[in-house]
Amino acid sequence: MDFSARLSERILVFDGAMGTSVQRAVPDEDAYEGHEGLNDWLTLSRPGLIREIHASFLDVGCDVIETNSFGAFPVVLDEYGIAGESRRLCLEAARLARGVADDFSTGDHPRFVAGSMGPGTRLPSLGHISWPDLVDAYVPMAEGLVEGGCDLLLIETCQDLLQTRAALAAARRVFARTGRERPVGLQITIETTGTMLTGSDVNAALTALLPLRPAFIGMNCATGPDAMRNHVMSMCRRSPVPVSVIPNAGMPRNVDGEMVYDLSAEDFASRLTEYVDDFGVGIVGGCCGTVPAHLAALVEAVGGRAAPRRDPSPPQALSSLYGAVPLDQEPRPLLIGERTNANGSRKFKALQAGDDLDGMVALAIEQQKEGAHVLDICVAYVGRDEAADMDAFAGRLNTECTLPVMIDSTSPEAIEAALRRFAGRCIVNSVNLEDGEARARRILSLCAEYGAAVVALCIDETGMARTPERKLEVARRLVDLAAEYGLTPADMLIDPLTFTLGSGDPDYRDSALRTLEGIRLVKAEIPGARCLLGLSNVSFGLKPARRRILNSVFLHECQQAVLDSAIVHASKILPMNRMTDEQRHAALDLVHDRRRYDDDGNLVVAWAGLRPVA
Ligand code: THG
Repeated sequence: MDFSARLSERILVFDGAMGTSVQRAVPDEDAYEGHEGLNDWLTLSRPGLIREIHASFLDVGCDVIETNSFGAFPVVLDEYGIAGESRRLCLEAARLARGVADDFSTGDHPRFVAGSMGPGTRLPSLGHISWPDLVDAYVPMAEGLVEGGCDLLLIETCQDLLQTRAALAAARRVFARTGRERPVGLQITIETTGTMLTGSDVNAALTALLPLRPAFIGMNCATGPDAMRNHVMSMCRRSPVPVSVIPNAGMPRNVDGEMVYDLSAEDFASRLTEYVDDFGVGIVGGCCGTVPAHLAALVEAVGGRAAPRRDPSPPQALSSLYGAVPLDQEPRPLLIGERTNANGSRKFKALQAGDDLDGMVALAIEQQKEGAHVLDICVAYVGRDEAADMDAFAGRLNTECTLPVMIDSTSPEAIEAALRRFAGRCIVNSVNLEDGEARARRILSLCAEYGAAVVALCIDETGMARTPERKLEVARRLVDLAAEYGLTPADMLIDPLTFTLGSGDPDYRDSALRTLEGIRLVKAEIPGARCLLGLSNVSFGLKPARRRILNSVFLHECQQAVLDSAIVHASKILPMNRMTDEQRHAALDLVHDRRRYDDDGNLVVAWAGLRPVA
């Protein structure tokens, strides 16, 4: 029986601590063979000790043991001058655990091996290591663990969502190369502060990680079970995949330079049992300080039980490194700041031209203060390297701004550069079918790989869709195309397109009306899909004061059509009662393509020169 099948049927009990069990055994000085403190080395030098630790947990009935490989990858091994040993250490750790698990496995009680992948010592969000270097570092680890016979991989004690995603990317690269796919669990570590080390709260983590489709999600280390209570509850409410909880044996206390864990086996087991009963946790186990007695009590309490049932509501959100922002805002729409755009703001463009990253970040933060929920970022600038500019800007924004971002680019290279920098869940703006499917496919596959949402523009080979029916037709094609990459309508914002009413072109006089109808039609016909508009496009060509009026009135009309999201200059939006009736009516006439006549039958041209005389 394979791990995933067993997980869908039963609560599974993972093993207890490897690290503190090794310390407790006090290996002799020679055991480390010069790699002082590197427990992963003991797989080679003291395999008997590691085997005994594995057996001690299987003896008390644990379902899963974790390989002794937590730090066995180049990021950590480099500090010992043995970066090249990663694959061998992981291969041997997996083989050793496999052997012990097979010795204990029976038809009634299969035992599994989880390949342990720790966070290492360099975090990408903090600029310690680049995405490609971190992925490359995890590759030999995943290779060794898979080849050595692990049933699953466990990316655990995660401290940075970017690091988590990089480890998963490496694992998936190895699965693709070897044709040996394994389930992967993701476990974050929530510090006593209530967030991950790099500042992510549980919602931010769930929003970023669930779209990556792990086999299960959970948390381990840092604290005892008590401090995890609220986080466990949030995870169980939201996660469609099983939730794992693997705490320490209580909050660690430092006593004369040594970590002491006080929670008794009974208290440890009863707390976790409560989480199983109350919240529907599906995997339990022990981290630092847990010994076989803790696990024996846990197996006694929940071992072999049927998998719990839950009725989760997964997050429909974007996130930054720090927090999640729901796609459905109350009131609508989700406001996406338009000014961090080289094509949309002269100020931003000048800052970019001067390589003034501080200024660019300041403009981002200014928009946050103006009320934006998300930032549209675009650094496409003729004559500059867009991917390089995106890399630099995104690296700064990731930690310096608490809002999620919309990556506004047509370049797959620039989009990927951004996705490698943002720890949270981004939205990619955009895909379309202007030159067929090839580019759209490439961008959709990036969205799926990095767990991003995506904007779909209603443009196909024949151009921008003008009628509501054509908008729907193109939207449907893009929804179907995205489905091939595992993306659902809930992962998409459909942009029915806004044309300017300010050109005076008679062909476009009804375009705002068509856009409003398009929003209604798309939302009615594609269940779960949301709509987005680049609001300010509607007023291109008009004077600033009128743009402000028209943008605000059009936004108000869009809200009646239940628009979900708009790219806007948030501080320039006026409430309806902050303009004159004359202004409002003039704008409404434009939006609704209405002609008004005075008592003498003359056409009222409120904004002179704008309307062609009919
Ligand atoms: N749909 C999607 N994405 C988009 C658009 C869209 N991205 C770009 C654009 N349209 C939305 N963003 C802007 C940003 C700025 C302006 C208009 C749309 C704008 N800027 C002033 C101008 O050009 O006159 C800037 C003035 C200044 O320099 O500050 O109007 O439709 N998916």
